[in-house]
Amino acid sequence: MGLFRGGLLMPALLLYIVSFVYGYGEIVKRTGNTVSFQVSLTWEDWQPAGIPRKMILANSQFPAAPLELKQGDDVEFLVTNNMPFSTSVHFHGIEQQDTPWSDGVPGLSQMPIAPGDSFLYKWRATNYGSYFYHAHKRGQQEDGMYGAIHIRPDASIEKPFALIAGDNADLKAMENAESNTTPILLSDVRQLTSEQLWQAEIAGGRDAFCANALLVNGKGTVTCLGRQTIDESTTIPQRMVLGNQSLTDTGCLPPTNEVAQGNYPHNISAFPPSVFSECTPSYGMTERLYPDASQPYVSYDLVSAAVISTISFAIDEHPLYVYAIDGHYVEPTLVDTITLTNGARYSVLVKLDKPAGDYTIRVANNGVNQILNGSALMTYHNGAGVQQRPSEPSISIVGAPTSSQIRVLNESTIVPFPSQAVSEVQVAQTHVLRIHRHGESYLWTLGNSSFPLSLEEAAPLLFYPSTGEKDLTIRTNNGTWVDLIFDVDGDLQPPHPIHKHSNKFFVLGQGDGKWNYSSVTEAAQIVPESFNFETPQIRDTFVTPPAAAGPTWLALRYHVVNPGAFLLHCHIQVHLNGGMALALLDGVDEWPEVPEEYQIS
Ligand SMILES: *[C@@H]1O[C@H](CO)[C@@H](O)[C@H](O)[C@H]1NC(C)=O
Ligand SMILES: *[C@@H]1O[C@H](CO)[C@@H](O)[C@H](O)[C@H]1NC(C)=O
Ligand SMILES: *[C@@H]1O[C@H](CO)[C@@H](O)[C@H](O)[C@H]1NC(C)=O
Ligand SMILES: *[C@@H]1O[C@H](CO)[C@@H](O)[C@H](O)[C@H]1NC(C)=O
Ligand SMILES: *[C@@H]1O[C@H](CO)[C@@H](O)[C@H](O)[C@H]1NC(C)=O
Ligand SMILES: *[C@@H]1O[C@H](CO)[C@@H](O)[C@H](O)[C@H]1NC(C)=O
Ligand SMILES: *[C@@H]1O[C@H](CO)[C@@H](O)[C@H](O)[C@H]1NC(C)=O
Ligand SMILES: [Cu+2]
Repeated sequence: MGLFRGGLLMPALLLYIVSFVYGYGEIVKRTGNTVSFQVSLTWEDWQPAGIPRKMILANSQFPAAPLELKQGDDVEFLVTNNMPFSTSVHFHGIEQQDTPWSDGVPGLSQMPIAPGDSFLYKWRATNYGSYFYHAHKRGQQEDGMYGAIHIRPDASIEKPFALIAGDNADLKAMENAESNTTPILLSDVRQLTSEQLWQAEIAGGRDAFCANALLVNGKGTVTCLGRQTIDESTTIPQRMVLGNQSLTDTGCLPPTNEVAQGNYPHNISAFPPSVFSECTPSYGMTERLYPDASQPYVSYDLVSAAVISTISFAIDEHPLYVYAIDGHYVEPTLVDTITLTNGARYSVLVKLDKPAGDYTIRVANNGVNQILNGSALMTYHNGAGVQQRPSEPSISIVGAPTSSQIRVLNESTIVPFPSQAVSEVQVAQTHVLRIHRHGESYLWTLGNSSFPLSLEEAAPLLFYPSTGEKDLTIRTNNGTWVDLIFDVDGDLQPPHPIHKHSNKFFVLGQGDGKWNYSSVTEAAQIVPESFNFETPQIRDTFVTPPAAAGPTWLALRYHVVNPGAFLLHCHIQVHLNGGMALALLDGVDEWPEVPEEYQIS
């Protein structure tokens, strides 16, 4: 109690009371297992990271409120579009088992929601874990329409916490922390709106791969690092791409760099300030997390809602026990830092065993595209004295470990809990999907062709499956197994976070070099060390290996169990706008009948 009277914690407590806390929010209405939410979307002036611009607000909030559910709940999510343009909402990672009309993809599962109209999404929370929801029309995720989702596991689901050494009291504490888990929504924001950015890409002929600030639960600041810091921090991979050039004053690879942009027509003067250069500092709020100091652990759901940045995350002096990824438990791994690709989620336990005080939470873009950093604070008091010194960083402003002692999460070592072997299945189809630029620096293929944005306005494939163009669709039969190979060509390409709608997939393998095999079976005979069929990761978002020194490939496998039209795409928003997408017409032999209330005229 002494501390409460002393000046130290007072400012913190006041802040806690006056600032909006991004916690799992209020249920609008619960009737038995049915949970109803009502969300009004508006287009308003806002200042993310202190940047004045228009954003999409959900019930006047940014980020959109988190949804707290329990496994088995029936969700009713009513969206009213009070914006001057059409929209839709997708529930990222939610499998939409038997409800393909609620997947929120215009041109696939619904018509866009016109200004003034409403749409009622109805789906069952079949799986547990960490997810999020976001706008899925054009680049609207860039305009801030996103919020966290947490689904509490059913009592029948076995938890992996016993694999973290500890006694019964410890186990109880971990389970308790999990049931009170807090979302940490990591994202990025630009000065331009999504439409301004897209028009700039078209006029300038370049892939706009930089942002202006990183946000933690919607809060952040634009730091202009300055020439000296930027030059001193430029990484070796960045130098290799830059040649004799330098990063811009926003830390971005210059738009004239043809290694990163390819050799395509361009007009750099068509880019407004901030897209590639001309840093303008601004000051926004800093997110502060106040874990309950009376508990031994706190649990955080790290969610990447970033549209371009690959975000490394660390809390000074606090290791992270990773216990779930993309809404599926894993054998817990103790690390100091995690890198989140766009759309990925990592659930972590943090031991609250350090002296009372403020610990900096650091976020940093880890990609070659840009140097961009941000921060937040975790503050607690556990009765063990007050920490006065600045806390020790685990990662630098480029997301690199600060010493050899720092443990970086290694994706290849992750084992799902429980895991599932997929070595014995009979694979019905193998698709090799080529990822490369398509005639312009900002246009892309996933397969033979580029998926045009105009198809968002077309008759949805769920209603008219026969209209799907051959090169933009894959047709599968229900109950079959499908292998998807992503064949990344040799030009410099970032890791592409591939996201599959509907059910999760298994990550079979990846490698350097050209995919020149007829099937996964053949490849596994030639390069067995590149595959894992016994304990493959179970994900809904996973990156292709970066292509820096030649082509690379990624092999995924999934089971067709949910007939419907589902998108497969890169979760970098400008790449999705640029056509890196494909429609999966899953279970065409068992195509669902769309309920009366979802019929379109
Ligand atoms: C930088 O390199 C390019 C291509 O290698 C060359 O054309 C240009 O003259 C160089 N510029 C300077 C300032 O060295
Ligand atoms: C390049 O962009 C500038 C600014 O928008 C414009 O004035 C100019 O006409 C463009 N040049 C070409 C060749 O299109
Ligand atoms: C980014 O890093 C610099 C250098 O450490 C720091 O001064 C600045 O506050 C950081 N920016 C943010 C938004 O945290
Ligand atoms: C990650 O783990 C794999 C498998 O154990 C290992 O081969 C690889 O060297 C590790 N990578 C790093 C960067 O430590
Ligand atoms: C791409 O074209 C090849 C050759 O015509 C075809 O076999 C394959 O199915 C096509 N892939 C897609 C995804 O359309
Ligand atoms: C689709 O296949 C899955 C797995 O075999 C099965 O459980 C499901 O009932 C099938 N759905 C339909 C509509 O036939
Ligand atoms: C695949 O390509 C590599 C290198 O280009 C070559 O060495 C190898 O023999 C090829 N494998 C097959 C099965 O064609
Ligand atoms: Cu991409």
